[in-house]
Amino acid sequence: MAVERTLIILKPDAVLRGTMGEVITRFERKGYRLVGAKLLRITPEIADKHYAEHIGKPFFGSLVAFIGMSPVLVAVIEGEDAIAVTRKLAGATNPLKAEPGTIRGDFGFTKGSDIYNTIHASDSLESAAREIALYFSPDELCSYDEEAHL
Ligand code: D4T
Repeated sequence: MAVERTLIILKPDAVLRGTMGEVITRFERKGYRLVGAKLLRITPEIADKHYAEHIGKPFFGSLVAFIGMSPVLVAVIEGEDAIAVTRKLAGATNPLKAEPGTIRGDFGFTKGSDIYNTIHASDSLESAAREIALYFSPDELCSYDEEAHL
């Protein structure tokens, strides 16, 4: 398995309810490294780029309002097979369908048709590369010395 980098976003529900640390801990326990992290607010302009594939869908307006309602934590996770494993740890998009034990199964919730699903995770090598470049310049990502890994 290759060492990969993937982008996660801890969404406003994680920030506002104070569950960011618990979510990050799950990645650390799994042996993944955080190689970049920052707080920022996803403006409608950034949301249009990040969620370009969803522009025009019925839920797009509420998605943009939700993702911009507070700052979010964007982070880059590094490790073996990180893209697929991060998606697995995140669980199904709909928190009511996500398995207990997954991040969305344990922390996510819905209000009517609005989805508060705690985390975004890149879904492919291509989207990981595109999304990491959307939020980070190369000098904001840290490489760890291999020998320093425990
Ligand atoms: P993200 O992109 O946030 O990691 O979610 P997923 O990759 O799991 O799911 P997605 O791209 O299909 O959806 C993006 C985002 O839109 C919200 N959403 C989605 C919604 O509010 N209603 C819906 O019907 C769908 C499909 C939730 C996640």
